[in-house]
Parts: sequence; structure tokens; C-alpha cells
Amino acid sequence: MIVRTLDEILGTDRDVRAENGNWVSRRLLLKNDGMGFSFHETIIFKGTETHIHYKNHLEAVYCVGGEGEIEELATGRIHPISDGTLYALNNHDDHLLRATTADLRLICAFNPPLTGREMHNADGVYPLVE
Ligand code: 9YT
Repeated sequence: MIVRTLDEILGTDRDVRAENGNWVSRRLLLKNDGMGFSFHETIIFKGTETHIHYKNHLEAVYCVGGEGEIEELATGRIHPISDGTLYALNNHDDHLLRATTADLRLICAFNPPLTGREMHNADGVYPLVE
């Protein structure tokens, strides 16, 4: 059994800050934990916009705090996000993620799991790391 707290992760290599400063992500579970998915708590900072396009991963995101929106780039549709909203990128959806009036607190699961070494490239993609 794995039992882990956020406090144990803070300040370790599981506590990752985006290069552009838009978010921090605490990786509670990664590929080497053997669960078949990775599981993160991510804080998207108020006033930021992030282009994300996970061409190699599926991601489900559940908001537990804050306020923001997601814009689907294929259609221009904008969906509000607040405590209790889930979105799932079941079609590798290209999108913009914005935290508007408050930092967004998001719980995220990735399939396949992140190893922890991926970096968003200029198009908001994470490469597949074996
Ligand atoms: C919601 C989202 O995808 N944010 C970007 C960070 C990502 N959750 C991560 O790397 O943990």
C-alpha cells in the first residue's frame, strides 16, 4: 500500500513548477508507483492562461477549488470551471486553461502515467517518456 501526504512531496522532485510560472503540480502518484495512471494536485495561478494539448496522454481533471475556464480550440466553446467540475480530455483536446478570479485547485489523473520527467513543449504537449 502507498500512503503519501502532500507535505511529504512539497520541495521534492514530485513538486514541479511550470517554466512559465503558470502552475505548480504535486505528483502524488507517478509511473514508477505502478498504478497505471499518475495522480496529481495542480494549482493554476489566478490570471494565467496555459495552452495544453496532450497528444500522447488522456487526462481527467476535477476541480476542488478556485475559478476558471477551459476553451476548446477546435470549436471555441468555453466551459466554466469551479469546485465540483470535472473535465476529461478524452479526445486529446487542444485547449486553453485559464484561472480567472482565483487560483484553480485541480486533481488530475493521466493515462498513461507521467514519469515526472516530461516538460510541456511549445505546443503544450508532453512527450511520451519510456
Ligand atoms: C490541468 C493540467 O493539465 N495542468 C498542467 C499540469 C499537469 N496537470 C501536470 O503536469 O501535473
